[in-house]
Amino acid sequence: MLPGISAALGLAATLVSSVSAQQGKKQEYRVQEPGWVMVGQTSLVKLYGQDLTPNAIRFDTPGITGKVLKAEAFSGKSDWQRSWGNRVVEVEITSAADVKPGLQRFTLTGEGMEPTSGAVLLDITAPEVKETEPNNDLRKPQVLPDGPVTVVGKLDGDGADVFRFNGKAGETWRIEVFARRLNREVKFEPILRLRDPHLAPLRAGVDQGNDCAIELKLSTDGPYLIELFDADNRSGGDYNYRLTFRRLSSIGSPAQCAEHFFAARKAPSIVSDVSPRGGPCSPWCLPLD
Ligand SMILES: [Ca+2]
Ligand SMILES: [Ca+2]
Repeated sequence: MLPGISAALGLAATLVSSVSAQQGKKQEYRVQEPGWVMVGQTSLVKLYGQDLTPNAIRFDTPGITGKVLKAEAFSGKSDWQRSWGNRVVEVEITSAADVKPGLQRFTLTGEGMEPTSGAVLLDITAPEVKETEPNNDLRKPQVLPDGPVTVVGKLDGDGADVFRFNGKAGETWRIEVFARRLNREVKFEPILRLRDPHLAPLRAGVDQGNDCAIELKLSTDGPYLIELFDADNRSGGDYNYRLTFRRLSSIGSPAQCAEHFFAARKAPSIVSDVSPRGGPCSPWCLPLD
C-alpha cells in the first residue's frame, strides 16, 4: 500500500475510534409493543432491545414528542422473546392531531451510549369491518366500504382472504397487516399482494418478522384487490390479523376537514368517513371531493 494511503487510512481509523469513544457504549433497539399509536393521543409504548439504556427519545417530525419513563432489565420467557434483547424501556409518546399518519422515525439517546433509532407507526381511527367468508376467490372478494377502513379477520380454512377497495388515480394508499404485532408467538408470516382493476399483480409485501405493508401511489382509478395469505400457505385458529386501508395523500387541510365535518353532521350517512365515534374531526379525514 502507498504510504500516503496507509497514513490516510490510519487517520480515518483514529477518527472512527475517537468518534465511537465519544459516542459511548453500543445499544440497539429491536421491537416495540404495541405495534402502533394513534394520531392526536398520548400512548404508552414498550421498546425492547440489547443494552438499551436511553434517557431521551426524539422524533424527526415536529408534533410528536416522547418521554422515557423507565428502563430496566428484561428476561424473555421464550427464545423468540429473548431475541428482543435484554432491556425494556417504557416511553410515553404524544402526537398532535395534525401529524401525518404513517411511519415516524425516532432516535434514542443516553448518557455514555451510542444513539439507536427506530420507527413507530402512527395510525388514525377508522371504521372497523369484520372479515367474512367466503372471500378466497379473486373474482368474489369481500367488498370494502369507501375511505379508510380497518378489517379485523382470521386466516383460516383454505388460507386466503381477498378484499376489494376503491382507489383513484393520484391517491397514495398504505395497506398494512398486523399479525405478529398482535401476537408475537404466532407462526403466521403474512404476505400482501395488490392487484390492479385488471387483476394484474402490482406489488407485494412480505413479512420479515414484523408484518408488512404496501404503500403506493395509484396510477389509475380502481377498484383494486388485496390478497392476504401466509408465506407457507398455513392457516389456523390463531392466525388473527388487523388489516388497515389508509388513504395518505388525498387528505384535507384542517379548513377542508372542518367543512367536511359540518357537512357530515348534516348528512349522517357519511359521518363514519370522518369520525366513527363522533369525536373531534382529525385533519386527516376525507376531503370534500
Ligand atoms: Ca378468513
Ligand atoms: Ca378466506
